[in-house]
Amino acid sequence: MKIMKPAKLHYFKGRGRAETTRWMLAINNIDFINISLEDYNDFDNLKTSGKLPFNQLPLLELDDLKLSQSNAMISFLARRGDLYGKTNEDAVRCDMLVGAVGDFNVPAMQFAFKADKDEASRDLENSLKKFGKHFESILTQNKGKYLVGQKLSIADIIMGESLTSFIEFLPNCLDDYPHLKLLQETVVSEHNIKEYLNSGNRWRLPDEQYVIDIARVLCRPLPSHMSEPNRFVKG
Ligand SMILES: N[C@@H](CCC(=O)N[C@@H](CS)C(=O)NCC(=O)O)C(=O)O
Repeated sequence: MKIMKPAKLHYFKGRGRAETTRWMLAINNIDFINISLEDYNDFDNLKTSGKLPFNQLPLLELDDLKLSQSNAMISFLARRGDLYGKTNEDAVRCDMLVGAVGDFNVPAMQFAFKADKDEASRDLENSLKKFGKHFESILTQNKGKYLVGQKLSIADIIMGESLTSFIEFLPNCLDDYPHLKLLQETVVSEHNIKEYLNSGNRWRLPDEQYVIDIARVLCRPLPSHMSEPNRFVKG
C-alpha cells in the first residue's frame, strides 16, 4: 500500500498510547503530523466527524484509512514494513512480546499520574525485575541481537521504545541487562528512528502538564494530589 499523504495522528500533547505508533510510523519512513487536541471541543468535533470508530484516541489517518486501537495500528504497520518476522510462528512471537512489553511498560505510562515519584520509580524497578530476566533470556537464546528471528521486527521496535523511556526515568536501570541495553542502542540507532527522536514530532517525557492536558480534553478529574482536581469536570 503506497501512502500518498502524510499520516495524521490525533492524540493529546504527549507520548501515551500514541507513542508505539509514532515509532512504527518512523521505522516505516512514513511522514506524519501530530494533531494535538487542545480541549473538549476538539474531541467533540472529532467524535461528530465520524472518524473515531470507538470514540477513543489515538486516531491514525493513513490516506482514507481511519485507524483506532494502537495495537491494531502497530501490527498493520509491522505487516506493511515486513517487520513481523518470516513465519506465522515468528508473528505470534512478535505479538507475545508486544503484549508483554505493554504489561512491562504500565509503570512508565502511569509515572506522570503518580503523586509519589519514589514510589513511581520503585514501580519501574519492580517491572524490570519481573520482566527483565525473561526478555534478557529470549535475547540470549536468540543469539543476542534481535528478539525474533535474525532481523529487526515490531518486537524490537516496541521494546526499544519502552526501554528508552525506562532509561529516561532511571538512567542506569539496564546495567544488569546487557542484551536489553544493546537492543535499545540498536533500535535508537536505526536511521529512521534516530531522525524521529531528533524531530519536533517527539514529545518530552510525560509530566504534570501532560496530565493536565489530558484531563482538559476528556473533562475528567485530575489525580487527587493535584490542585483543583475537578477543574475540568463539567456540570
Ligand atoms: N486500547 C486502546 C485504548 C484507547 C483509550 O483508552 N484511549 C483513551 C485515551 S488514552 C480514550 O480515548 N479515552 C476516552 C474514552 O475512552 O472515552 C488503544 O490502545 O488505542
